[in-house]
Amino acid sequence: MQSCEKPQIEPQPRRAPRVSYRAAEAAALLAEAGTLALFGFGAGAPASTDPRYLPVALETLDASAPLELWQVDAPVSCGSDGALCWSAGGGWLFASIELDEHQHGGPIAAARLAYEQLHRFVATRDERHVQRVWNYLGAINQGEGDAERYKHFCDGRAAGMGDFFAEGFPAATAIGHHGDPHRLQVYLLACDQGGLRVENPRQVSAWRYPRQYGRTPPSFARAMVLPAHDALAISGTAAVVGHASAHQDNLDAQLAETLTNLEALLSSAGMAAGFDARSPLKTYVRHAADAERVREFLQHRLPGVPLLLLHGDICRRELLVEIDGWRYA
Ligand code: 3EB
Repeated sequence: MQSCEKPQIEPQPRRAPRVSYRAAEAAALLAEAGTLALFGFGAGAPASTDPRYLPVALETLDASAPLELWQVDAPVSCGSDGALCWSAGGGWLFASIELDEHQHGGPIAAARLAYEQLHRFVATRDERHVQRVWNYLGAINQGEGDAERYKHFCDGRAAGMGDFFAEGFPAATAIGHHGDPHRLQVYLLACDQGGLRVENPRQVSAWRYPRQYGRTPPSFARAMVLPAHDALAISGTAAVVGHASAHQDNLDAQLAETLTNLEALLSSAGMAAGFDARSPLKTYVRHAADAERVREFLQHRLPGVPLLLLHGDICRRELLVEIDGWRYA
């Protein structure tokens, strides 16, 4: 008897969105083919009601104040649902939510609600594999010990996510902005195919951090290989070795350690070493006065790499700088 095997239908590979920093008018970038998301930074960011556009509360430390653009190879549709905005195309989904903590019972309740609402929305979509999340909250280091606002954010995030990340945590960033301290912004990139989570062998996985870093360990993977294996989405990466912060009060040493961690992630993901002109990196700098030194250091060590410098507080007080970004294969 002949076996009658079903012809195997290969799922279409989902080419990674292309991320770039662009000095152009927001309207022109939104009108380009395949624009999935666009980000402005700080008080001077352009205004637009397009659901694909998110004005991020972090101030830019670059004189040129560029916009960040995500593009896919397909037509994009978009919409909004209360505080949640979304866009989708080519198997990719961008979703963002902005909440005022005052209107939602404080930082824990607001983080919980943000994650509940994102979860509820993503669950209605084919693009339910969350690859990458960004969290921007105000006054992140205010409060002592378990009462620090970052710790409250971690509590609320864990309470709100439920089984959102049952297949594993996405890559993430959590940074403090200097805008309205009660403004919480969370946005994500999801796909209809799953990625591969990557950890850093030099670091304890964040969800295994010991109790001294808070009741609720941070829930993120160090990086995510996107579904077509054509890009690595890199989480917020700082001078953390093991679980400890390294090089207190030493900016250059923290930068060097951060670059070592970034290289460790590339190696862990099985990618060639180094960053290039297609692989944008975003650098969060705690003290605006350090921006020039940070730029000089990174331009020297990462020549040709597109850099965006933002004024942001890292979730541990002793950390002066953190870098996240993309590496295309
Ligand atoms: C660290 O390595 C730095 O809470 O989502 C980096 C990336 C950090 C994401 C998060 C926190 C988060 O632990 C802090």
